[in-house]
Amino acid sequence: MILPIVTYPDKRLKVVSTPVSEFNAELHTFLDDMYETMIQTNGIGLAAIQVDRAIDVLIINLPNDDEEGTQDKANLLEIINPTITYSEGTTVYQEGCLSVPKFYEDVERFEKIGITYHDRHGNECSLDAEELLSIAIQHEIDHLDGKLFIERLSYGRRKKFEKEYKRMQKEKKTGK
Ligand code: QAP
Ligand code: CO
Repeated sequence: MILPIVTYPDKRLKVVSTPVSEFNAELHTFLDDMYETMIQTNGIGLAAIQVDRAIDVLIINLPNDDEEGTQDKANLLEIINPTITYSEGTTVYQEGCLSVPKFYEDVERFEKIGITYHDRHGNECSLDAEELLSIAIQHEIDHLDGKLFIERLSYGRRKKFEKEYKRMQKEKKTGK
């Protein structure tokens, strides 16, 4: 089932998510729905709060690096109750977000991170991430904390976002 995406400036995106304690069939169906929704909307990462569930769940499915933008379900990461255990260095990447459609801007993040988390069965897992995976995980963990990438922009880039956002609202109203 495709779920509706909550978009900025909806206040529900500011809610802090809470840990999952039951790794049951309902959770598995929800994870499957999140995946279907993310693929349908051309996303590479999605947090539960973006489909209006304030629970510590995120999924990531990075594109294959050979062809152009194809995704393999075999590479799907389902990350539940994540904790960052270490972080190292800094890196800048032009990010986007399904909840902030059509806006992309440079954000500074840790270069490498380590996390512990649960899989869909409640097994304890750990993962060392760098490059795009590290960025994607940090972006999605921010969602669990009620935070959007636009809140991490430099002052000038945030102003640029506000301006573009206002222009888009105006275009919507006047029928462009
Ligand atoms: C988060 O972002 C992310 O504006 C996932 O019109 C960001 O999937 C991971 C998307 C940066 C790694 C690096 C955005 C789709 C998808 C849009 C997404 C849009 C259509 C964003
Ligand atoms: Co996002």
